[in-house]
Amino acid sequence: MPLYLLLLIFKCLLSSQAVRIMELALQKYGSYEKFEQATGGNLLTKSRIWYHVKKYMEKEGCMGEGREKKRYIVVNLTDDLLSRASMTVVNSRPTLTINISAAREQWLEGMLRHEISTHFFRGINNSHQPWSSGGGRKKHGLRPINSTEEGLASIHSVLFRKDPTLWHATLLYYTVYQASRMSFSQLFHNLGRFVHDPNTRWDYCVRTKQGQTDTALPGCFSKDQVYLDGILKILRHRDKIDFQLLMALGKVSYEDVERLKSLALLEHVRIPHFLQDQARYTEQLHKIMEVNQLTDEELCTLI
Ligand SMILES: *[C@@H]1O[C@H](CO)[C@@H](O)[C@H](O)[C@H]1NC(C)=O
Ligand SMILES: *[C@@H]1O[C@H](CO)[C@@H](O)[C@H](O)[C@H]1NC(C)=O
Ligand SMILES: *[C@@H]1O[C@H](CO)[C@@H](O)[C@H](O)[C@H]1NC(C)=O
Ligand SMILES: CC(=O)N[C@H]1CO[C@H](CO)[C@@H](O)[C@@H]1O
Repeated sequence: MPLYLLLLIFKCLLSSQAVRIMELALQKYGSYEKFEQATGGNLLTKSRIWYHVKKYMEKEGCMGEGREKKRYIVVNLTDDLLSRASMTVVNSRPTLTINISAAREQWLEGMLRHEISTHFFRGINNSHQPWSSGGGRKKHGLRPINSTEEGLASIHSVLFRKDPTLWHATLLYYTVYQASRMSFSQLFHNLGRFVHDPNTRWDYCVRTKQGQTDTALPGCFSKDQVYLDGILKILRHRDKIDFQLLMALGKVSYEDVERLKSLALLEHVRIPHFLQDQARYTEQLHKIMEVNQLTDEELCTLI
């Protein structure tokens, strides 16, 4: 069978997996909005967000030491960001941008685990590794990292949640899948199956239709499928992955860890606080599998 057909079948299977996960949540909560309220809690005020971010950075040792008490991560609270949060480098300073309208009581810490403890720490741990440059990556034959990077970060978003339903990643996957076959307005109506609020639906449509010259035609921005793809790959191989090493090695794919570990510099690497207790971490991964009704047998056939 040609590769593109295999790929199509794979995407179709994953898409029905995504639908199943969201329907499960709909059965439990009734609608996305109720799920969000019940599991995310209330929106936080700006000053509460500041307070939690500061506390979190202290816990992760990001507050700067010695005479340099200055925080070295710049924090930008805005309501002008298409996604929930992002970690970028602005004027050579790491900058955490948080969308105020996405910062909920029960979800904020997950957002910080995602942005600071995963993206940022993997970035700094990468900076002195032999593969820190483009040339180094090539020389050592590193695999693409997007799906590991976003999969791991997405897992860390829902870790320790009372209900770690993989709503965001599955809805993104589903939206991209449908966007590849539908126009903007068809997509907007189609998403009504899972999300009532027209503003939220609009945001998902804009996100997956960005960069399309004619949004009335089928077509999409497919980068957003890496979240679910990465989550499922990591869960599938969770018993074999050394998660501390996966963090320590920097921007590498889980498939490269064993091969690269003997070449890595492991001094002064940053490991997130929640990864120190590996038994507890493993338990949480298991809980994510359970709540989303994922089984090892199924993941093995899927991936
Ligand atoms: C981020 O903020 C914008 C503008 O306020 C809002 O429309 C959008 O819903 C937010 N995005 C997310 C993912 O919450
Ligand atoms: C904060 O982020 C928003 C959205 O990306 C951007 O428009 C704004 O300029 C940023 N503000 C600062 C002070 O960096
Ligand atoms: C991987 O992520 C980078 C940075 O976000 C992006 O430029 C690139 O297009 C992504 N690659 C794929 C295959 O999605
Ligand atoms: C191996 C490696 O890159 N280690 C770096 C991780 O980040 C810290 C900064 O927090 C550097 O000091 C280490 O050199």
